[in-house]
Amino acid sequence: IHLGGILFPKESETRQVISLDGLWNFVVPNTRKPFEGFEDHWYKRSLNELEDKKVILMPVPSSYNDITTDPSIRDHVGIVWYDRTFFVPKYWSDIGRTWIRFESVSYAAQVWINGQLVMSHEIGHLPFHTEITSFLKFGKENRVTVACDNTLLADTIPQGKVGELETGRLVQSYTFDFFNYAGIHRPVKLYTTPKNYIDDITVNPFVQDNKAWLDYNVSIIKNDNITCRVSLIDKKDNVVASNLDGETHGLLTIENPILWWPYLMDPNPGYQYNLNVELYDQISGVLIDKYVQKVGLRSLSWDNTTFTINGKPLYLHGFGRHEDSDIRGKGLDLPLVIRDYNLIQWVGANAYRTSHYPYAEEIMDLADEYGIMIIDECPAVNTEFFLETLLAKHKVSLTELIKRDKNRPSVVIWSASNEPRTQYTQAKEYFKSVIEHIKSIDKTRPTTIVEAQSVNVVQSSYFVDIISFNRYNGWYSNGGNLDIIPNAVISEAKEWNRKFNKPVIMQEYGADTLEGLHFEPNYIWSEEYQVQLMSQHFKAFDSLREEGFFIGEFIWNFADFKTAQTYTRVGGNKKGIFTRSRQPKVSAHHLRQRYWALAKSY
Ligand code: BDP
Repeated sequence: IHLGGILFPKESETRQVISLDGLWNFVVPNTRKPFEGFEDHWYKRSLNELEDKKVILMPVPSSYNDITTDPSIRDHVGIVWYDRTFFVPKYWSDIGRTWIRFESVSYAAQVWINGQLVMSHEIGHLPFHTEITSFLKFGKENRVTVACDNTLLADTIPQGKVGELETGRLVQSYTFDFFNYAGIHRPVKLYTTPKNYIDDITVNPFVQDNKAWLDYNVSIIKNDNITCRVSLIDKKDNVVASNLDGETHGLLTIENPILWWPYLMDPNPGYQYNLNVELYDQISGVLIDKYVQKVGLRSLSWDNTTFTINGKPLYLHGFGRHEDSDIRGKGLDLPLVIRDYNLIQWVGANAYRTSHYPYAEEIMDLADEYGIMIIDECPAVNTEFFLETLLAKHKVSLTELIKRDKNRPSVVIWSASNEPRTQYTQAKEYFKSVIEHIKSIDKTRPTTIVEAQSVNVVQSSYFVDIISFNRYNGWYSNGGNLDIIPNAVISEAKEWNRKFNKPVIMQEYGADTLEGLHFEPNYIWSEEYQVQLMSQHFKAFDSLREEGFFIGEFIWNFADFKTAQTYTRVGGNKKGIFTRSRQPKVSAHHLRQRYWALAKSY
């Protein structure tokens, strides 16, 4: 695996991209011989040539679980195999280097090209790539094979357990509340770079008064005499700042910048410039490589009570979400992605949390573009056992996440974990180390841990910049008793603030609601109940906002989503304000009134 940058593949004057999405061959090994694919070298030939194996077609990107009618595929534990062939143009051999990039495979993946192992990667929801030039046949057909393992254990991110039923069938169990979808979840791309190429770009903007500065750092892989030029271009194609002196690291100054503002805080939210990064041959002056990096100019700052963007205090209002939909599970689906952004804007949210793992880069690009603020969460959900080996992987997941998202103006907070079991004493050193790790990579954004334990017992929130808590008043506690909510929320938020002296966000509250179920007076699971539960929370939030430390409210969840099978879940978790097919419940209209009213207050 390549340890440098993880820039998203983009075409340019010097780069080409070919998509490998489509229908791949798919084989599930015999459950009694889970390693037969390795033992019998399935990667050395086409899966289609395997005798006695049922080969089916599997769409990429998609989860494999809900595509067929076979429960043993839906509930499979362990390895599955994918392969397909592809053609590489002959002239690519002259371009320089060819790479393969997976935007995410859940979870562990091994990749072979023409029978040779080219890379392995462990954590889901994050991209990985490697150069495959020397493994390819140019001007001919090639084959890519992927072994994908969805097993979750005490030392995987996230954690899980595998048990065996009396029948001998393996069963994956996990404490997190979303279906353990698996497969090649996001696009797969083949792309080229020249031999000397731009490996990574890091930008850090800073804004004050009517000026902005952009600190940039370009990392280049080169053998020859190459010079680097950077220029910042606005949407009208004007060069607003540049450095043509060959420096790979520098500071651009922008007079009268157009700032990146969140949705509803400005008539023109999400403004981005293009940073053109170009490499030239020093002698001939020929363009060698070019990558266009989007840049939003904005500054974040925070103290014990306030979180600001470009000097203005922020109040974040949105939801927790999931990458989840019918049939495709966690597979990237652009119609769904755009529908979701239409709904986010319709409802007037200015933020959401990528609960409980990093979302697809295509989804993040649109958050940058539309000015939706993101609390970017790493995939270590519900950590229970604080093992050394897990800590190392938790840090790797954060390194990979920050490397991927560091340049995004939409990302305003790093979330180190959702609902870890932070009441245990081991959680203290563990999270101290996790937060220090984030800070060692990026100091420009605040950190949080989304807590579910009570204020008195948590060992972790000492180290973060912003306190986050989840609490299900009127649902898991005091179900049916909505009148207790305002006081319970107000007093708990105050306690968090008193103990840690930091700004506070309520990251989750909500009620399961079956669309079309009506009761007056309200009764749990009805649409009326969800609406009233929200109103009771709104009272608390309004009162807390006057206290000066309360900086955000996030309802759980944007839409209904699938979970593991259990008697508390009717077809999944129904706390969405939208149904799984993305139509509003009454609660969505109710939230819309509040969020648009909040927008008027800034
Ligand atoms: C919270 C979890 C979230 C669940 C939610 C619920 O953070 O993932 O879906 O509870 O139970 O504890 O609805």
